Amino acid sequence: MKATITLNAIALAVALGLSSCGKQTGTAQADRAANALASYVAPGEKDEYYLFYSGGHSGQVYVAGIPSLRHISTIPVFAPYPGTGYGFDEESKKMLGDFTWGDVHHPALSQTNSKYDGRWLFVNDNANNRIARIDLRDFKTHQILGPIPNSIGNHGSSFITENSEYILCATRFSVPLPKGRVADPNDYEKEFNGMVSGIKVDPQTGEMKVGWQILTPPFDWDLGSTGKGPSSGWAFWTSYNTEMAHDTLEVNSTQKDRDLCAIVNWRAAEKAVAEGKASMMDGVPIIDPAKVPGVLYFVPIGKSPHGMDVDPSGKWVVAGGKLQPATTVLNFEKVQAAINNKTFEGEFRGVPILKYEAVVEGEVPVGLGPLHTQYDGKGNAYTSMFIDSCIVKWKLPPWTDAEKKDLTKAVLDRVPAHFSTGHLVVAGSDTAHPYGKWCVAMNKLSAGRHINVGPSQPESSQLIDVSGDKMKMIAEAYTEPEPHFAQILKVTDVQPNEIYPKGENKDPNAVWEKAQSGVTRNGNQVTARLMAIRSRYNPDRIDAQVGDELTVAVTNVEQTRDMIHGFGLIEHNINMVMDPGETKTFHIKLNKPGVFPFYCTNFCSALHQEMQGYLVVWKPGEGPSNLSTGGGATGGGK
Ligand SMILES: [Cu+2]
Repeated sequence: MKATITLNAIALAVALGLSSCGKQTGTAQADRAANALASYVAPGEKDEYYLFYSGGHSGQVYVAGIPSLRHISTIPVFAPYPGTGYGFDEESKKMLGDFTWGDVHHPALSQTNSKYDGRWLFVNDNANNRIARIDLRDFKTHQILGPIPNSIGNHGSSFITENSEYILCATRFSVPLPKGRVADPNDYEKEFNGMVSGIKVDPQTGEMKVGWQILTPPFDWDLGSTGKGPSSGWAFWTSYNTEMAHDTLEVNSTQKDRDLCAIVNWRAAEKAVAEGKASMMDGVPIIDPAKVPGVLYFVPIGKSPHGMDVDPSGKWVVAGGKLQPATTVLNFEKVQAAINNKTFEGEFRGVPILKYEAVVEGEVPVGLGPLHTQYDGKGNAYTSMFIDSCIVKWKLPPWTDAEKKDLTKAVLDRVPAHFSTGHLVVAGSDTAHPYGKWCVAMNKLSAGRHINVGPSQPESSQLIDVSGDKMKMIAEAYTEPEPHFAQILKVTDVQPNEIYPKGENKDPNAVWEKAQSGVTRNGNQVTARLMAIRSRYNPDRIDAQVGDELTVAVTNVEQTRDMIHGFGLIEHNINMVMDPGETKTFHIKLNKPGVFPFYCTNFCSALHQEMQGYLVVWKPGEGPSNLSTGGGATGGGK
């Protein structure tokens, strides 16, 4: 009865848009100057941290600075981005494959010994079941893995292990497996399955491959995190829809007071696969947890939880139950004891369910709509509250006897957020060594706190100083749709390159001097190797004819930072952008005659406007004599 009342109260609050924290929307006049100084980065000075935030269904990753919250760059990942020529040259087109969008949710920085090592940023694609790797030497996407076999709705991803051994992923959706098999959704419970995937990361190169998978019931897995310290080798996911509903989920998946969350021993999974205990499905070793004990456990958590976040000590795992007014704190030592002593409250499809009372340290009454929890490494937790529209700071265990008796005493502070925070990030929270200091609330609604840009509203991000006893709301900024999570990296913990050194360019079509550049023909294959240098292309004329297969490789021979050249080809949907020392290539079949200018799209010098040339596509039988004879240069250097 009590649960029903609570749920009804929450439903009412959602319907009315009540937000107990959100009533204060202004900043006190006296605080403004201090807050402005705290986030002010003077012209010529630099931010102290990178904020990498997911661009949701834009398919991209955005980089901002902290404390300024200024947007600094966009890293295109799953969608073409003409600004950097991404998705137009052959290499990035091949990475994108047949997809021109993705849904980026949870970025993960690579770690060594549970500390950010500044090498890679991994991001998931919920829509097309992929994972991408961004290299922090050049802040560019270098690999897109997927679609991952046997995985649909790669949402509970990408969670990295403490030495970047694996990216761990769990599915939001369930389907009949392997993919392509068809069954009636009315037979959901029997025919549909979810999956946990271990994506193996090469420790030297960061190259990813699918390692193994664990078959799960068709629950909708949600957010997860990985263990450290005492929970090293483990991973945790919440789920909603333990009801296994397949329609009207809004109602049918919120029936139970507790949903089963997953506790996965990924080292045991790795070992089981090495010992041949997996069977193959679509080329991937699949572990059936009913047949391989010790790999998967369930624990009931209230209610329709979202985040499941391991604290920096690795001892506490906090779940945010969207539809209950409390976070649930699991004690990992108790989890271990319950596993060892078989303190179970039953099983589901052969997987033991840990007894709730045996593993839960407490439920902290943080307020309405707790979603996601972060940590500062000083014993404090910060939970985003979607319904209350605020960030709540509370104290992790160990609690005093008085606090245990009344856990409202563990709630330390709350600060309004505008509005309806989804995720939040505290700097370094998912490592054993948080930086602390800054928290960014990623709010789902901005609701007109900015100049009017029409019906499509941006999201808002708010910077909160968490260094003191009380949180301080410092600044806000508006972000492209749609940040779901972020990572914060100290600027001094990464050393990006400023150019691509000439000596490291292994592209066979790279040209560095006029004598190497030019246009060659072999049958109907025409290859143009161009140099780009302030402020010309060499050659600046390419002759070919209708029916030719044209390859254009452009090398930016500059070795100076920020001396970038583009190559836009009129009416051919081509725009490559070459950073200093980079070679990019495109292939096209020429199917219309004409003279098509190409030009530098990225401003490079006072004579940038003059940086142009012509692709002359002759009709068959016309044009210079060597067009039809094959071999030799057509067009060329001056
Ligand atoms: Cu240029």
